[in-house]
Amino acid sequence: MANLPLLAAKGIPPYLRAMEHTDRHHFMQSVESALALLQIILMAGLQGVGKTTACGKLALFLKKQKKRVLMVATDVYRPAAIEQLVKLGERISVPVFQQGTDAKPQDIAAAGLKHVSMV
Ligand SMILES: Nc1nc2c(ncn2[C@@H]2O[C@H](COP(=O)(O)OP(=O)(O)OP(=O)(O)O)[C@@H](O)[C@H]2O)c(=O)[nH]1
Ligand SMILES: [Mg+2]
Repeated sequence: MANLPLLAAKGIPPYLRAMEHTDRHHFMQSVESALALLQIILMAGLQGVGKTTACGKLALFLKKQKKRVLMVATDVYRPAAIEQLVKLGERISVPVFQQGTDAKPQDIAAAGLKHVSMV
């Protein structure tokens, strides 16, 4: 439901406008269900407190609960932070989305969300 006001504010996109009213209603219901299932966890904290390690533990915990997990590497500042997460992801077989260190963290986060909605 959370994104529906956003859709309304931006107007109905053409591909939705082209649908019959009933189809559009069903489509919106599936979007709402998908959004309701999607859970985002943002890890933030002081340097070296164990964020990345906790990400790995959390990801493995959720994976064992048969949840689909994606870790998104947005720490573009600390040297080798992305490599650390990628290695961790390999160890626990959890995918890691990353765009290197040139992109902005907020853009990587948005791209990660887009990525997860496509896979
Ligand atoms: N004893 C102990 N050490 C931990 C724990 N979690 C992480 N560490 C260690 O603390 C250090 C930093 O852990 P990271 O997970 O890289 O911490 P971070 O918050 O991501 O660090 P930055 O990205 O540099 O801010 C590593 O040496 C970890 O092995 C914990 O629960 N107990
Ligand atoms: Mg870290």
